[in-house]
Amino acid sequence: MKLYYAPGACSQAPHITALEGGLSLQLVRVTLGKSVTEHGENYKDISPLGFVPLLQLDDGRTLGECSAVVQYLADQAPAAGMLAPAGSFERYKTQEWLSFIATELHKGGFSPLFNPNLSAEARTGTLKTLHNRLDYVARHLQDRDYLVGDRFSVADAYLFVTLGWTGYLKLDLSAWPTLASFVQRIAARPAVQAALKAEGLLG
Ligand SMILES: N[C@@H](CCC(=O)N[C@@H](CS)C(=O)NCC(=O)O)C(=O)O
Repeated sequence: MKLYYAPGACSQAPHITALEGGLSLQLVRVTLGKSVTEHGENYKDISPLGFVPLLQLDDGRTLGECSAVVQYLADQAPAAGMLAPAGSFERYKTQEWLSFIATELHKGGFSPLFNPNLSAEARTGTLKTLHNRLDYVARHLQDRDYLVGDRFSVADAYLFVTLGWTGYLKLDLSAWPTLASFVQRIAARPAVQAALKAEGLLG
């Protein structure tokens, strides 16, 4: 399998998932601004919208959308327990969090803040919304280590990656000690360290 990724982007969630599951993955780095892969391919020929992540199976089929990709990978490594069995309520809870992270945090909260042309007024509104959503996640994690149940899931991988963007955006995560300690806890996992290293994000 190949994973098209960009360092520190949401594609890090499937990268972590694959490493947690012991799956073998070939990484292909994409320069997002130029939409070109490390092999010089025009990335839009591979992924028409130019988004990472994109997973390419050995038979050539592709799967996009972060939430779908992490679920597919977790199902390839069931022993790692990153996604409860199909039909279980716990699986729907994990999907609830994946959807919340993808829409409310990633696209609705963080993405606009990466836009250098965002007006000051829009930035203030987006930050207010993001703070409310982070408050909600922090309250949920107040008395638990993971988003769902008592073990690491694909939702934790995705949340970890999005919270990491506070560093790029110079937002102070220490305002949410629960979230700051979540990030530390997840960052300490060997598979997460390996993913950060492979993406060139560790010193
Ligand atoms: N709906 C997509 C969005 C993925 C996405 O926004 N990826 C970002 C990186 S985190 C990207 O590829 N941005 C490049 C661009 O917007 O051109 C998903 O959930 O996978």
